[in-house]
Amino acid sequence: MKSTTVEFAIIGHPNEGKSSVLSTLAEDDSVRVSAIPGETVVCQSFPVRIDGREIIRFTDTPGFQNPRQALAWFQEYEGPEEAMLSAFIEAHEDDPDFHDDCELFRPLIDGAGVIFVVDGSRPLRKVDRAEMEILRLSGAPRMAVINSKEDDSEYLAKWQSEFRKHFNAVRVFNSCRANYRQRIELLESLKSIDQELEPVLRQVVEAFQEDWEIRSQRTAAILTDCLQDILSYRRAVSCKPEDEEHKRRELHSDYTAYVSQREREAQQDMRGLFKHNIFNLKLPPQSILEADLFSDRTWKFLGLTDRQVILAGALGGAALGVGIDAATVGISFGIFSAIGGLIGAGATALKGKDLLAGSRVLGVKMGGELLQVGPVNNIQLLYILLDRGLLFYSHVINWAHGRRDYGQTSQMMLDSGSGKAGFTSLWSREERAVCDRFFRAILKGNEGEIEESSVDLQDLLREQFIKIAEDRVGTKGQPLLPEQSDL
Ligand SMILES: Nc1nc2c(ncn2[C@@H]2O[C@H](COP(=O)(O)OP(=O)(O)O)[C@@H](O)[C@H]2O)c(=O)[nH]1
Ligand SMILES: [Mg+2]
Repeated sequence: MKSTTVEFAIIGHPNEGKSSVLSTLAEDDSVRVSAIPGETVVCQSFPVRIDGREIIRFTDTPGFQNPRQALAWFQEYEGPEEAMLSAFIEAHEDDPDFHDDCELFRPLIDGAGVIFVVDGSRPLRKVDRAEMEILRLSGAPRMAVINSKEDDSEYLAKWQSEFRKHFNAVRVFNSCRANYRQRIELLESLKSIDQELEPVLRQVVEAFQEDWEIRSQRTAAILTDCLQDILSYRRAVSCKPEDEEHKRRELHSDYTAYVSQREREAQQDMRGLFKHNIFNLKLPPQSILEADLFSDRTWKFLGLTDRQVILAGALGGAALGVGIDAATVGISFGIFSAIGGLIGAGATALKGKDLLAGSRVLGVKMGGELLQVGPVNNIQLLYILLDRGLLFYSHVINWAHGRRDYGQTSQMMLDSGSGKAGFTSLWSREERAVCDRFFRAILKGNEGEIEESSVDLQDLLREQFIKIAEDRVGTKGQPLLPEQSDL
């Protein structure tokens, strides 16, 4: 390698998914991926920077233009081996029939390694053999990547056996589905294609892993801050008795607007952290995340199980709201403060309908003229926000940067069976205790306890992130991303 940064040129036939593979590998959604073959006519480099330092560079190249004629030329070439590519360019520079071929050889002259991309869902053709043979003759360290555009493995074995003849390593890598782990694995296997590359690639992989760890820490902080803001929200307005109903509704809608906005902000921050800057990570319409946070559906789907409600109820004061029927959450869910003890221990025994009717219970008056909302006394809100945060995390990290279609979904669906399906529904008693402490600290407004318990919550979240990234956690009996397993 002549340059100090390790460089890989992504090479292949037009429209096989080169740009898409590059985009996913480099986590760069600014890479142009296009259904129209032959759009890329010049090489373009995409550096991967961590803390401002360029650690690896991927170069997008046009597809081969006339590989069979080019191969014929190489086979007749009799000059020194190391000058072969330059000689080809010199001989064909002004020939429009070989424009793209000349262009894609340039990075190789500068010492770039090769990642050769094919669409493994189609059969092998003669022209592919010509391309592979050219790359073999070039002597560049090279890996073949099978990027199957369709879920079709009919030709996979054929590709693999052919590739073994021409490449130092072969990998299956789906540019639209590859997740963090698969990206790291691909980089790891690049090490094996050339001994000289090994030390520098080891550093690259380490830098990626460290960076990932930092992102996890930041994501945990983003989520915890968001939870803290939402749970400690508190507003009071003065109001005349005749305005109470109106004011109560106004406070309620201000509150829900605030929560939704705050949650969106956190999601936005997470997206930025995982470098999804350009394309909208569009959630599938069936995703539970598309449902309104305060909707009955959300609460039925992500809220606590009956057993957990009972357990939480046993915690006493802080968990007062848990007994409220999910059906009424849109209107009540415990945001109207319990100050003054009006709700009291008996409230959990009230059925939703009674709570609604008794708006005196929902809006608490202080000093005769004050209506107050918050802090939330219903711990379910914490779990629902946590589950939505974790779902969003899972969505963000599993959304390959090279993916441009929104057809396939890899997200928890609203109608995926019955019962509770959030990540937190599988948490242990100890894990729930962390949440309870955090929740109660906020309800009490005790700064020291909030600080301490939020550190614990962040640790807990980081463990969850690892499990999600490693695909070790799904929800109730079904893996979260079923299609990942068939890679
Ligand atoms: N379904 C599917 N489509 C893909 C995949 N990889 C690429 N594509 C699509 O195939 C087309 C060509 O991809 P692109 O990366 O621009 O190919 P390039 O010409 O080799 O750079 C685009 O429409 C991509 O969205 C894949 O793994 N699955
Ligand atoms: Mg391209």
